[in-house]
Amino acid sequence: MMAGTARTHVQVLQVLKENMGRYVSGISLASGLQLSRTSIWKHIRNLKSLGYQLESHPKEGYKLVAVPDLLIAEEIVPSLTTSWLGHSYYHYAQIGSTNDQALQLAAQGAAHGTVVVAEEQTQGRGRLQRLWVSPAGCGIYLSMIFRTPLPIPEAPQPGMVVGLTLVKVLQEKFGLKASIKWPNDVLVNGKKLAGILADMQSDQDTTRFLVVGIGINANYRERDFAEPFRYPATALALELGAPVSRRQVLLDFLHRFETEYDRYLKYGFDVMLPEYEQVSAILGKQLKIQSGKEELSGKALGFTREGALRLRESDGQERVIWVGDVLRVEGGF
Ligand code: BT5
Repeated sequence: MMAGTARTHVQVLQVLKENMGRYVSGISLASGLQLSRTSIWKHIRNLKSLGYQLESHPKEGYKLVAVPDLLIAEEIVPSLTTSWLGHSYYHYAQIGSTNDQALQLAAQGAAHGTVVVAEEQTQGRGRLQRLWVSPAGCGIYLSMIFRTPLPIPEAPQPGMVVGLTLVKVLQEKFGLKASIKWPNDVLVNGKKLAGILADMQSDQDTTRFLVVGIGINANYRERDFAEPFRYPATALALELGAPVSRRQVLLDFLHRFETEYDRYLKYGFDVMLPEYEQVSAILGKQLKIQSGKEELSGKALGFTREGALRLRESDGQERVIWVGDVLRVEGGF
């Protein structure tokens, strides 16, 4: 949330950024923003503690030298051109899980389009209480709150729109060939770059609110994936050979997501299903699936508009699978 002090914080930062690499005197900052010199000094101290590299000179004033790649409100909110997404913005240096926090905020009445972001998660969650490895500053750990009432069977759709959005951002902004492994893993070169987790609260047969979380592996190094994962993992920095600006990735994602979500609301998921199928990593392939305790094999025929997988089993029967994990794909992803 952009409270009063956060707003003046942004204003101080704005002036320093406009004069990046040049000294701005404390007096001109104070008089320009109608703040006391003590208050300017406090803002400077605060910015330094956040990681902004600032030089102070007793006569010359303050000089901004470097901006950290943080997802703090000061760096994100002023650059948002969205109409409903991210204007209610919560940032945490460290948190258990952004999905858990967003669920709590939603229960307390947080608005549609609220965004929750953390630099680090200590209890990042995957599906089925699996762990999402979330070291500080490496990924984008993001959860969004939606208050669109949906019939329960359609609740997976926003999560699919999230996956589709990331694929488009990866293709268009980075030239990466990305795909989706049902239900919602975003893959690049056959390796998992992002995972999506949806949680909801419902009233009888309609959703009251939905929290969709996404973990995007941005600047992970190989050693951050030391754990034995279910699938090989990758990150933007590893695919591109250089670190990326997490701030820019988050902004690109949020802008594109709002457009896609508005399109979803206007035309329904039916217009997006062919797009989802087009970027599917499994469509038409022979698969092995784990669904609950059952292991199934068959060919992926397509997906239902609710996001379930249509599988043709070896006996020729078509089966619709609502929840599951792809264990293997013939010929790889
Ligand atoms: C997912 O679950 O892929 C959903 C991940 C959602 C994470 C986001 S981060 C922001 C928000 N807040 C949260 O607490 N969660 C969401 P699933 O399909 O169950 O995959 C989990 C499995 O992926 C784990 O069991 C590991 O094998 C593997 N894994 C864990 N961390 C990973 C990482 N950073 N990159 C790639 N694979 C990972």
